[in-house]
Amino acid sequence: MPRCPPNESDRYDLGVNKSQRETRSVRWVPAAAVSLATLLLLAACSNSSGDRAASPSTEPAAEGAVATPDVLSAVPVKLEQVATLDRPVAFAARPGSDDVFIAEQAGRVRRITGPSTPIQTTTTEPPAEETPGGSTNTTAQATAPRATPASVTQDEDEPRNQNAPSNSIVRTGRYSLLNSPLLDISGEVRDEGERGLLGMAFSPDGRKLYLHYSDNEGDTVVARWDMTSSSVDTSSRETIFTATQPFANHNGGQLAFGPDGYLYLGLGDGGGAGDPEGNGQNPDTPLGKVLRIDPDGATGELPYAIPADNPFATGGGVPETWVWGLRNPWRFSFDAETGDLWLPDVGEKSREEITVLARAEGLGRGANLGWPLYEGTEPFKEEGETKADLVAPLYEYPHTDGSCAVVGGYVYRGSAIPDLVGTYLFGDWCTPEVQGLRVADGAVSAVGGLGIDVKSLSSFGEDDNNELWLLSQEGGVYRLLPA
Ligand SMILES: [Ca+2]
Repeated sequence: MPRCPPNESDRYDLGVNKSQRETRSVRWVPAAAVSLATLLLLAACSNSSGDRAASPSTEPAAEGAVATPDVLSAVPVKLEQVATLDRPVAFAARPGSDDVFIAEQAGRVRRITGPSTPIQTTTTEPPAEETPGGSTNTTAQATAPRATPASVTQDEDEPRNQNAPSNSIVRTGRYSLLNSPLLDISGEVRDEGERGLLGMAFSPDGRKLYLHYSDNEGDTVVARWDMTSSSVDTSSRETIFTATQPFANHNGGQLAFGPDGYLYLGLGDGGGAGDPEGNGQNPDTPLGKVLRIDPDGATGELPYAIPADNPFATGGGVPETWVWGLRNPWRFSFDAETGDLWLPDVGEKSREEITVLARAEGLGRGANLGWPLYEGTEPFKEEGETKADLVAPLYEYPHTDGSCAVVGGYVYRGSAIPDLVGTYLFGDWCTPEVQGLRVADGAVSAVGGLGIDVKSLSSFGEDDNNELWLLSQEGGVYRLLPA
């Protein structure tokens, strides 16, 4: 989903010769938002004046400082498969609930009820055979064997623990996939390649559900629905945002509420290969950006407000822009403890990058991450005037091991795996091992595999307890657990 494996159309001809690229001089700066991490990175890729070296190293800036992956592979973790879905690609937790919600690319939102939700299961067997003593006590039921993905589909769609028929039981203590989708908009979603239902988020109060998808024309739509206690009011649908997509690929997809309560959405450069329209460096298009809107406000005809501190709120570019110079921000997240924005960008042909924009220093307001002038810190495309003040990634990695597209995850802030707290988890669409990354004193101190694999990793998820989930586009829905 983040990007198809490399193909002919992705092999972009840079269009400039090597000597042209080497004579460019770009100043990499820490965003107002980027802290010591980037300052240290500058030391690795800049000359003493602070200007980018004319002939930058082709080595990833962070790799030289990275060692000791053993500390990550030693963290005792495992995956537990909770369900099998049809191409799950996005995850959302509803604040205040341990239910989790998963988007299937075709346009369906599936609900997995959490351990605290009593589930009524209708059965043809007498209750006594299911539950010795005929008890419907939820404590007793909590010890029932964990359901397999196949058996959980027996559950009814609306859990109840009142007025239950005599031939039903009530269980808690486990996750249960409900049969029917919470919402099915497959009729208005173009499900093809990198298109489809791509992102999902609940409002911080849990009352609204936001979806980010490709409509039948292939264009981007963000729409929202009101939630009832456990279902969607389908009559409440409201389109929030649209963007015309010139190509089928690089649609971005992420939706996430920031620590400021605003809604952030990622849009790719519009697609093709090598950003043929120059959208990444064009402030007058929403493509190639992370946008930031206030969905509780309104601006004239718009069903949202532009936060006053957006960098182009009063001119200079698309006012929804928060961060620009992006190729395909498929997945980004906010650290649940610090509020920092972890923003990976999927690379074109050789490098994947992860940038951290610290909340304490402005959350990356107006940061230009460089695409398509640079892929990671490697010069990619000469375009117009030399740009100054580009923000370098905290970490980048090459495609040399078969990697092709970074899938951003979360900084682990759960309680089940103490040794993992503070570690950022991420992966790659083309290589299965889940990666961990740690930062110490502002620099990457360790990065490496965690010893668990998810093929065709499409997304991570963070539930309401800050525990992490992983999705495989091949169908698997997994919880990350201590081993
Ligand atoms: Ca970049």
